[in-house]
Amino acid sequence: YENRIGVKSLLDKVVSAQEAAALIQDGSVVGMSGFTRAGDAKVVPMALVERAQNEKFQIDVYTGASLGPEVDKHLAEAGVIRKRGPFQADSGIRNMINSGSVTYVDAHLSHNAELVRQGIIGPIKHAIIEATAITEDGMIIPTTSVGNSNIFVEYAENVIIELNVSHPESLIGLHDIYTPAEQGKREAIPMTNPEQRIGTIGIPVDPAKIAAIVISEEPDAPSMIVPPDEETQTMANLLLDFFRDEIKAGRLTNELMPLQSGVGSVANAVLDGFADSEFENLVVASEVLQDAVFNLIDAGKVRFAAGASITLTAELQEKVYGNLENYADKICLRPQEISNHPELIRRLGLISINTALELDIYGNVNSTHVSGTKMMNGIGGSGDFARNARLGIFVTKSYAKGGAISSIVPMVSHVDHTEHDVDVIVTEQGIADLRGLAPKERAALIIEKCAHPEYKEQLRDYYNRAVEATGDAHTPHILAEALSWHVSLAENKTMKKELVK
Ligand code: 0RQ
Repeated sequence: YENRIGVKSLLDKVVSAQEAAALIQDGSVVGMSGFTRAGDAKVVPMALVERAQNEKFQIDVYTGASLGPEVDKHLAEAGVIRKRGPFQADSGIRNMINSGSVTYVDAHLSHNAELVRQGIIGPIKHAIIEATAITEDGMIIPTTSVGNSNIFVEYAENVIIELNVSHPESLIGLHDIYTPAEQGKREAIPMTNPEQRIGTIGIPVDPAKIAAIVISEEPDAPSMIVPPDEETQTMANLLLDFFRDEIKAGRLTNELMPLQSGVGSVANAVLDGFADSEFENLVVASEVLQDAVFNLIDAGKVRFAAGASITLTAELQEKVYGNLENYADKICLRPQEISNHPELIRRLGLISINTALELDIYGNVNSTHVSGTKMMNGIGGSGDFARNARLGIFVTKSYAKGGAISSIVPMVSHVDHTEHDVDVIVTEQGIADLRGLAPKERAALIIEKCAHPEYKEQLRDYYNRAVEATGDAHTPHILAEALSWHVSLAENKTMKKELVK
């Protein structure tokens, strides 16, 4: 590992994970690297789990996005996490959030850096950052994600490095680290094309701030994407046809515009769908680069992909990390403040594709709360993109839990993306283009195109009665009934009226 530590005076800082974990004080706010299971600190958190067996202490943990099991399962279940933000996606910590033993701040991913600058998150005592190397001129080279690491390193009182020698040195040069100045003293972000490099290859750090270096060989936890099924494939095809219509209308060319797609199987299926299509020379400007992006680079369909992390299945990890040189000039990892920056999303004209848990007849989307109360994962970057994209698209199956749940309801039980941020909705039933439509026009289209056939009549019935009851108001609702589908699910285990006795 010595050759990966360019500042030779730092060789004295190499310690065991247990020694590094002992530096972390009870009650500290800790910023950790990691974004969707990629590039997260692993061995120091596990040493904290060990320490928690003999000592009671708690910390607040902020990261880029979701982490692998070391933190979001084991550290949480050891009772060490008091507060967690801004995103998680693990059943271990999710259960604790939903039973009140972990406090969770679910936030737009682009907002975190500003909150750190303003001291709302912090003061940050420790930053724990996984690194590929530390350069001679004192830069931390991240591994498979950047996330919030740059802002944590800048504001933390001290920095603990997990030097992970299992990541290839060919990661050096892949990152593009740009950190905006404070608000009020800030210039425009100098990017007019996602392929430009605007920053440095690593995170600048004062070596005196590095308190410890721990050597690690733990690989990233692989992503667990399920392959496309018939329904996700149908959604992908609907979306590709929609893009074809946009080309005919003169709003897009077959290079489209830079693409962002959320995590999950639908997003991956949509991207996979480009492989056998006429679309070409595509650019991805996303937050997570999943398997499909690399398959599309291999197929010559994607010419460049930028994100805040690379999250791959075990199979793709082997293929990509073994041949990273082949991708070096085609991919780039940036801080999430940049990948998700409203200024850039709007300027570059992104097409964004994210997933809804449920949506209502007017197009309000719930991406986070099951039955309005239980946290699923979090809003992640979906809000950053949906509001600012050129085209904000949401995908979801039209039903869940074998049909007991309609994903299209009279009123969502929680709102993440308002009707104003939702341009297009896709389910396996059809696609609704809501741009330029008023609420009543939207309702008619969403019900007819996107709802499951078994729920269409029930939705029409609610809507028609709402129109009548409100005297054809702008957004018709029967307030006493608007959430009754969720109540029915809780009481009768189904939203289907005919099954309720
Ligand atoms: O539960 O597995 O127990 O059956 O929710 O649903 O259909 O498998 O979809 O895995 O793509 O996840 C919105 C959660 C979708 C995710 C969400 C149940 C369903 C199943 C999962 P089971 P699917 P996915 C990029 C951008 C928000 C953040 C985001 C997400 C489980 O995509 O977290 O987009 N997005 N970030 O049965 C009750 C409903 C339901 C329901 C589905 N209406 N009510 N349960 N389910 N609909 C990432 C980052 O920013 C980092």
